[in-house]
Amino acid sequence: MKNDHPTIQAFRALRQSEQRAPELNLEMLKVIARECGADDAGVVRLDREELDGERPFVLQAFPQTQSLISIVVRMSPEPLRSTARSVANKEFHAATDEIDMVARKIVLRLRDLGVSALNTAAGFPMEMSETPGRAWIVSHKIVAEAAGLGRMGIHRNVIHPIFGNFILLSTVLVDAKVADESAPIDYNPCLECKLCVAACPVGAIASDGRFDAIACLNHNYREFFGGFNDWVQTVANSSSGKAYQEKVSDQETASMWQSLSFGANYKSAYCLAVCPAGEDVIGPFLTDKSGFIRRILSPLQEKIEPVYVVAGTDAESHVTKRFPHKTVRRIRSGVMPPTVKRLMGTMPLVFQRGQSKGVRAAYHFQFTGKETLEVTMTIADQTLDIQSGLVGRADLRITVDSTAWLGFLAKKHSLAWMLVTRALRLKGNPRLLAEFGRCFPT
Ligand code: B12
Ligand code: SF4
Repeated sequence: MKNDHPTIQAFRALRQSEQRAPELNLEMLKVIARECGADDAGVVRLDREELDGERPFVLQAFPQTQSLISIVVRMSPEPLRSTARSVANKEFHAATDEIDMVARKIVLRLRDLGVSALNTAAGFPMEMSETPGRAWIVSHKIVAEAAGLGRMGIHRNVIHPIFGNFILLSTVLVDAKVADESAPIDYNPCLECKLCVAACPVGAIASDGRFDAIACLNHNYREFFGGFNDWVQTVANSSSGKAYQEKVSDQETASMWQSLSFGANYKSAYCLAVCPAGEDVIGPFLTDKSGFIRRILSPLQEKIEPVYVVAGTDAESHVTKRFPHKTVRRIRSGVMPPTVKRLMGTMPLVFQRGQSKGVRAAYHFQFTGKETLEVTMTIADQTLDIQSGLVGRADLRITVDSTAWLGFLAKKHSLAWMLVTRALRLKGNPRLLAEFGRCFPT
């Protein structure tokens, strides 16, 4: 390496004249974020208690992180509330592109100040190798709450005190200390009106605040990674064009083409659409509640559309009962873990509370073969408890080859085949296995 190389000389000259990076503070970072296009911003230090769960993932992505800038970009309520999904999706995509650009600009501005920073994606791309688990780098909702930009409502979206839930979020990871930071807001803008509960076609939002993320994923994200996987398999498993057309309508194929060409389209997001919370948004709801329901909620409820559900799920029961005019489309679950270890992480998410009514049993699972694992699962009072190891007395003991079990869940082979080949052995009442299956439809 020659010391008189132009790049090395330029670096040395710059270093001599370089000023130290300025000490950052909250106000300064908020101004930068606003100048870069954010509608609101807040700042938190990485050591904040609320970020305990996020810290390892943040540090993995950017080990130098000391502070986080949480940013908000507004969306317009009217397009999101339209029954025309093309209109709503255009708004989602435009706002996503915008906030990604804002985050990118903030990083470049900080770099000019001598501070290194990293922008994370608002949504996609994510780390697909991690699916169906945590594929995202940082949970923007957690950071936004800590940074005082709002609180999660019953529907699990962050509601900004002014803009309501008509916002997207992103986070910039910063390699610098900040002199001061934001504090969370001291009330929840959610009014607990439960319009989101009434709007969701798959019943993903329960009025007690429980959220069925997988029901949402299966329907709303039909044309994203999980649904796309299912669609590809439908194509591959169809023996002819006619056989494919019997399973997928021309309109659904056209919709998939549209998603692949112009960005994946959400099927509903009705929870965001109907939410009246936020100072800028609340007026029409407070002045004429029934008119608001008639204009905003009812058209979405009445819309005739396909609703994607896994057979035998609580979501299927919900759409059939509450929205009989909508067309139930049965699909394979978008959640297919590649390992038994990851499967255990998704079990609480796919557990069907409604379908588990009346089930009361303790199951000992002994996975053998490629992956060995011992787990106790107890289903009682419509709840699931998972413990590692074989704990207490089992009503049913299941000894199963790990690869065979994953193959069974992916519908590659049947339970009968596993029993005949001794890949699966049961000790206890086999009826309990059927009851177990009812709680985890795939
Ligand atoms: C994973 C994810 C989803 C999942 C899970 C949603 C959820 N509530 O977490 C699914 C696919 C269902 C989803 C749907 C939607 N999402 Co989303 N999503 C994310 C993502 C990548 C991470 C969310 C997160 O932090 N979850 C963890 C904790 C904080 O959330 P939680 O509600 O407390 O936990 C529940 C779930 O996460 C679930 N869970 C736990 N582990 C796992 C693992 C997987 C794989 C899944 C699917 C779920 C899951 O269990 C918890 C209890 O039910 C963020 C982007 C990001 N990088 O932050 C966007 C984000 C949360 N989504 C957003 C939006 C807009 C939506 C949709 C409206 C999409 C749309 N346009 O139609 C719907 C709304 C659904 C809803 N009511 O929540 C916005 C929310 C903006 C806001 N105002 O808060 C975000 C912040 C994207 C952004 N850049 O703005 N999303
Ligand atoms: S629609 Fe109502 S209950 Fe749902 S999040 Fe908004 S304010 Fe809360």
